[in-house]
Amino acid sequence: MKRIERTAFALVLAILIGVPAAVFSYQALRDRQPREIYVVARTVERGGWSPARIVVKRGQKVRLRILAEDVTHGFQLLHFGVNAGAIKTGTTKVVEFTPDRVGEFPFYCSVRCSPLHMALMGTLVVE
Ligand SMILES: [Cu+2]
Repeated sequence: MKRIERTAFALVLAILIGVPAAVFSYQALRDRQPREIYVVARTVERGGWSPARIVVKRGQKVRLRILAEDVTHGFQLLHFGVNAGAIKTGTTKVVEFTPDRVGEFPFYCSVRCSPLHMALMGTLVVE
């Protein structure tokens, strides 16, 4: 092989291996960062969870910052062993978990917050 051919071959090889490796390591790094989501809890009469539907990716760590805006609320996501306990009015609690299953999972308020407390539900969607 001529020198210029060898150089061109080495360059093509570097691009073919280097670009996918860089993309892969970027994605791996990004997936290790927790996905941070702000969630506001209000009684059903005042609008309920916001957002009421949370979409995340399987295997990516999730960090929820849950604000109990109007009265004391709770947050329970039983399928992933998450229970924030009581979140006092105006305060935020942080919970973390890594969803390992794809599907739709309900989350609830665990503190009797209003006459419609039992209806205070949301859905975690794991893709
Ligand atoms: Cu409640």
